[in-house]
Amino acid sequence: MHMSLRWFGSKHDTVTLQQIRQIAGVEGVITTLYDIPAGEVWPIERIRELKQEVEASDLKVLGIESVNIHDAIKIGGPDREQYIANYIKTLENLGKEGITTVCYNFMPVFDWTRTDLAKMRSDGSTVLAYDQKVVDGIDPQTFFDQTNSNAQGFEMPGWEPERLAKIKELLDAYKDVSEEKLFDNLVYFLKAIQPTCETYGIKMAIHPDDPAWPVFGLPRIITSKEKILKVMKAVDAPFNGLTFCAGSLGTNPKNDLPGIIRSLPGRIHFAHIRNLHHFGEGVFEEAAHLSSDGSFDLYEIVKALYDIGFEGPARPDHGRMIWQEVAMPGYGLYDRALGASYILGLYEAIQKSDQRN
Ligand SMILES: [Mn+2]
Repeated sequence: MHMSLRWFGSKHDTVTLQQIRQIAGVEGVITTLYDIPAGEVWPIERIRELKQEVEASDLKVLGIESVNIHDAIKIGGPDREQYIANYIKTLENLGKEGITTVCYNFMPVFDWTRTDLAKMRSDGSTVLAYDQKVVDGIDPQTFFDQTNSNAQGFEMPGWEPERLAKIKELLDAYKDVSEEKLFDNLVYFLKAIQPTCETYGIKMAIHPDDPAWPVFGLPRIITSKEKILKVMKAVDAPFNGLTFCAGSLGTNPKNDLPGIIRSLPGRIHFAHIRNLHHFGEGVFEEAAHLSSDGSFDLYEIVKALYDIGFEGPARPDHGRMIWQEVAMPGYGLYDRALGASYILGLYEAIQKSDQRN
């Protein structure tokens, strides 16, 4: 396991590479070209500059999160060929620069969804939270406007204003896209990029849907062990893998997180490790990373990753906002640094006790 932190680039992130460099045990960043809209080719010069900037701070680019998929590919419209060709070109450019872990998701319209970006906890920290009743009582346009106005001026990943300005049109374009069709479109995409991934050794790591059930009547296909295994089998090659995201899969308490990890040896290419606190059906809030603060057993999650021989990048995920930090919701420095240290501590203990047995 190689510990990393997500970093949105010097123009978009409140956290600096120098700060990340000072978190003991963090080897690199998971980053992106945040300003390039989904569907456009990433120029190799921009990739090289990004890499040089990160390496100048004595960190590595351990992977990309995300190269986003254009809606035409998810919808499966006639224009998808051009967008797939563009995606392949981006993968080639990344591969030529030696960047080989690529996270992406296949969620229609909305990326991750939360109903509160700064829910106050009893200790004065704030967290992202979700309540299905709020989503059920609101239309998508209002939901989008509210989410963006609560983001304190930060542009959040997956919530690009240009794309979501046309929410009604987007929703219309998805109206004939059933769960089966979305799955078929994912398989079509994976088969199309497979030769390029195999040439450059690129590992594609699909991110689970968050929350792990349909929202606003849109289909979701990466929500459980069975559905993930179905995608892995449909294109049964090592390049086709998963971003194991504890927080996303764990939104559904029925998902056995260590069990999901253990079912996917060799196919987990990236791990997002965090905790949530469940408050009943469809209601949860994010928490500190510690097992004692939420509903997940983080020891069992890290142990399962260790046991399957996971060697990819991992990162702490959404942190609480603590110590008056002002940052993109979920992506402050302080709580993620605490999370990274905690996960590394668990890992060291698991590794040493294994080596001594
Ligand atoms: Mn995640």
